[in-house]
Amino acid sequence: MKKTSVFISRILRHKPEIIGITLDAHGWADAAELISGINATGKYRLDRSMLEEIVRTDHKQRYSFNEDRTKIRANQGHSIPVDVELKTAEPPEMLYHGTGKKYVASIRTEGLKPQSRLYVHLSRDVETAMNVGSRHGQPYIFRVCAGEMFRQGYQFWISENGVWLTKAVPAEYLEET
Ligand code: HQG
Repeated sequence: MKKTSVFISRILRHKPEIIGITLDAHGWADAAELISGINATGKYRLDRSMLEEIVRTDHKQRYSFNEDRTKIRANQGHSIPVDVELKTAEPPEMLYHGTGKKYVASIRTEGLKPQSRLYVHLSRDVETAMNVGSRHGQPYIFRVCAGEMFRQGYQFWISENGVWLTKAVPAEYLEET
């Protein structure tokens, strides 16, 4: 189930074409097409109740169904340009960004960039940032002066699953931890 879930996130955020499906402008995939496309790979098995369970139990709440549950999308994390109708919001004064030590020097000069994704992802607490950073080897955490950025006119969004997003963070808004 875990592997299937990781595969679903790859499909819904980055590469729907590998199972021959498309996302609409708002990032929705047809749930029945997703299920049959995934089964057709021969590598993963998925049925409706497994998909329901994955969506319900995902510990980061990565996915949502639409109202009549015929469509599914990832709540954030996309590299393909879809509009998942994120809500703009005023961020807390301080947010955190966990990264790998190997990126620190570059981030100090360039600030945070979205790289392959549509947004820079920020965490509301140090623990979450530490988990995100650990995905890139030795973790390192930057504090992001989000309140100050917001007052200067930078926009922030919060995803359905509580991840803070912004387009980029200039280096002057970063603090070392
Ligand atoms: C780094 C996971 C050099 C950035 C997580 C990060 C998150 C720079 C890496 C979500 C840089 C991109 C996103 C610069 C940024 N120079 N490196 N100027 N600016 N970087 O995976 O934030 O489990 O695209 O620090 O929990 O690690 O998939 O982004 O290390 O919420 O649901 O470039 O993915 O969620 O890496 O993770 P990523 P991320 P899921």
